[in-house]
Amino acid sequence: MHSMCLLIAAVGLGLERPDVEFQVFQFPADQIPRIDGDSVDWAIVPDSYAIGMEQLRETVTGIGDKHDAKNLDVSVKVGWVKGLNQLYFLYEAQDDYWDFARGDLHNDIFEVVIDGDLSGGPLIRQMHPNEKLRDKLDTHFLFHGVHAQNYHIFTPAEGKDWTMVWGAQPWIKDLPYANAAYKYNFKHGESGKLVLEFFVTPFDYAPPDKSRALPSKLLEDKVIGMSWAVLDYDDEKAERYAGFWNLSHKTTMYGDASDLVAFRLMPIEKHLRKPVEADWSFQIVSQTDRVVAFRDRSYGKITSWRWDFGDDTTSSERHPTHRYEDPGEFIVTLYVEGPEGKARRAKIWDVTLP
Ligand SMILES: [Ca+2]
Ligand SMILES: [Ca+2]
Ligand SMILES: [Ca+2]
Repeated sequence: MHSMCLLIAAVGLGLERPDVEFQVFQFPADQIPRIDGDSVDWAIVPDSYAIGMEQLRETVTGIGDKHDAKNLDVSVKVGWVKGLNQLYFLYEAQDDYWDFARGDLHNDIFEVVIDGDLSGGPLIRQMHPNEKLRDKLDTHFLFHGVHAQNYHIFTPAEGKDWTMVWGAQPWIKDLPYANAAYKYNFKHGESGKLVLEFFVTPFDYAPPDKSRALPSKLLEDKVIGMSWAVLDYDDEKAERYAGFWNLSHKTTMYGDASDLVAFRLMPIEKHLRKPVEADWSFQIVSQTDRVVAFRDRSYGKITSWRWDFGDDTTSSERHPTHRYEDPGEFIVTLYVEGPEGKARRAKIWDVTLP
């Protein structure tokens, strides 16, 4: 199966399905998907990132695990962009009966639970570790969804918001934190294909008061906890959905972040990069002594580095520390070279010393 890597590393994380790890595709900064319901900007995502029906299990209704593509067929791709704390989703689904006429929770649903910092543990008030606090609305405001978030996304949403955020932070479903767009041309009760494109912002802490919220910092190669379930309603009059197809294979993934599965935030695929890209960062070690530490952050196989510090001095160290004799605004340039090419990166006046 290409849609997952078998990695021992995931075992220690305390997540469900410890033998699998799914991948979050890194979009290059100049190819961020546009949330318009058009999947064209996902064409660069390799099929190995797609997570299909074969990964889902029905764990509630007892209809069994036999997949029937006519009844329900879904494929999900997840992406991220380095420097943006957002997760992008492309949800493509085929259903024999799209159920979305009602104005309540009875609706075909794509339910997504995200734990951006692997805090783990219960996230809904009904599962609060202290049983005495479970049925209290105070618990809702203090606890429900604050350290990991649950979205009930309506597929499609007509006459209602695109999602119900199950918790005390409904503000996370709006811009700048989230947005969604759909494409479909079926009516309620019909079959057909739905394309849903959206992004959300995972939060380490998301209380009712957004000024106190802390988005999760998404970092390359880090693992986050995530799972989803497709709640397939196929009968307007039935009280319950016909299937609860979930990725974690454990129903309680909806309320316990320890029942999510591992997703790794992948680097940019090699074929989307140049063989050699120059980049660097710096830190002022001492402003009074004008000492600056430079750090090479270039990409590719590199065998030589040359720094021009902008004060008529140079260095061939990879991570040099340099002392400037005089104050000034400097143009610092790093030249890198390797068997597959060369590149340079200048920063103009970023290094300014008094
Ligand atoms: Ca798009
Ligand atoms: Ca169905
Ligand atoms: Ca349905």
